[in-house]
Amino acid sequence: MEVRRTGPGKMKLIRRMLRTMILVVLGAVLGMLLGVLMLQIASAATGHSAGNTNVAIAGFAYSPRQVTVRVGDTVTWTNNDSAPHTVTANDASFDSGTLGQGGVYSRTFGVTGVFSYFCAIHPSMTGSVRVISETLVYLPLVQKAGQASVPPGPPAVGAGGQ
Ligand SMILES: [Cu+2]
Repeated sequence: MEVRRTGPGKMKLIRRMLRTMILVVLGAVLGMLLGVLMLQIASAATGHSAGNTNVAIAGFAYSPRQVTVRVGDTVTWTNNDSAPHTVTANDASFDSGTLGQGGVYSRTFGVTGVFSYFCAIHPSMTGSVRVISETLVYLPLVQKAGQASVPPGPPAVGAGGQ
């Protein structure tokens, strides 16, 4: 009456369980490796941890006049003119003071936004720093690397109950 597993049957069951466990562990390891790889691809593509962007002040102009950086990045201005200049935020949130020839001013941007600035000595000189969030850059890259996103479109024929 009682179903008894014989020796070989038990061994088969154990072997099957072991195989399943190995597959599960392998799957988890592969998943983790893929995740790490995708993060590395993303950071390699952006080339980004905390970075520094240089803006030259030359010929009574900021060059480049507009820069885009990520939160946590530092922008460094160097005055290459013999004339003095400043880097002064329109909203007064930062101000280099007077930079003589060779003078350097750095500022780290901790929040997103567009920060316009000008030279307090020559107000026609203007520039801006656009600070964007890290995730905005990362997400599309990770999706591209993993082919995870499915573009929206009409439902596949026969897939729904229509
Ligand atoms: Cu100036």
